[in-house]
Amino acid sequence: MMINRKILTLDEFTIRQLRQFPKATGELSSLLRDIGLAAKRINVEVNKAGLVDILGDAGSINVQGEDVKKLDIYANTQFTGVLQHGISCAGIGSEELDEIVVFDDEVSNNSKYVVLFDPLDGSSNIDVNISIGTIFGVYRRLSELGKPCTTEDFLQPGVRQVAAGYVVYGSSTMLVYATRRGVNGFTLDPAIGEFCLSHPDMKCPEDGKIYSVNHGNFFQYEEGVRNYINGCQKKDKNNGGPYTQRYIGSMVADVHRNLIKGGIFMYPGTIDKPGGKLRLMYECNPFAFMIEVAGGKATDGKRRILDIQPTELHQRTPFFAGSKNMMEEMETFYTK
Ligand code: AHM
Repeated sequence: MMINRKILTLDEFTIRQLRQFPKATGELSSLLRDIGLAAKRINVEVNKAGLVDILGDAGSINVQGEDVKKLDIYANTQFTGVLQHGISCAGIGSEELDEIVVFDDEVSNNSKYVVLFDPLDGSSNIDVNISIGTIFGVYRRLSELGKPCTTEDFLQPGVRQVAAGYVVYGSSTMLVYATRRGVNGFTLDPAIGEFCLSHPDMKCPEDGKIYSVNHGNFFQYEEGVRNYINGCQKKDKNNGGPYTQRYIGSMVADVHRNLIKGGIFMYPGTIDKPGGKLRLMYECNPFAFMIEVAGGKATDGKRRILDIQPTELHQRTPFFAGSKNMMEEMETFYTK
């Protein structure tokens, strides 16, 4: 039988990357394997969400004041569980939990990473069969090895991420992750239950034709944003507009599409919520890291997202990210 050795699994790929660093301990590869395992388990439940009593609200409200869906809880438990049982993670911060979870056992206290994640982003779309996702960012801890990790390990600016990624549970399930060396995408082959390298060395096109924003909030946005959106709808000899508007309302799916096809994703602040809706630590930092490594840009409209020093775990920020030239065009509207 012919075996196609051109297809690398997630494990094979991370081990090959590791071999390029003789001093590497393998902890990051092990962490990514743990995340892949949690993603596969969540994928199984997402795929049968319409069939079993796992669909729908769990009846509680999360720390952001939003309804918690049952799958959110399941995904949170899976992620926390694999990271706690693994050998690479000293503690986690989750969008679903008020406080960080310090694992505080001998193995975990000697682990060098902490992970921040949104276990199931876009969960209001679960019951209508629209793509949802998981987002994660990995940081090297600052506290002393051998001791429990601390809040300080989590409140680091996004620029200090060692790796970041997302899983999109869509028409196929994909895990995409970035280190400083590049962004790579893996598609789940359900026949063998492995993530296989399908999108090597992903680059965000410098130009794009897609803008993604919640138009319902248009009159809530500040003037610069409104002017930019109006500009997107006009034919312009410089940008070749009008652009196409695409907004799923599921950040992982919206940014994934724009990363591949080129485009700009925006969740600006509004009159009622000047800080916007999206969470800096769980959603914006991981995507900002991936988009920058892929050649794009990510800001809060004025500042680079990755430079923001977080002051609290659940803080929100306006978010603009995508193709470099579209981002630069958008920025001119802010400075006008
Ligand atoms: P969630 O964590 O409750 O699912 O909210 C996050 C989602 C993002 O995936 C998406 O970009 C955004 O909320 C959509 O919000 P809106 O409906 O206000 O446009």
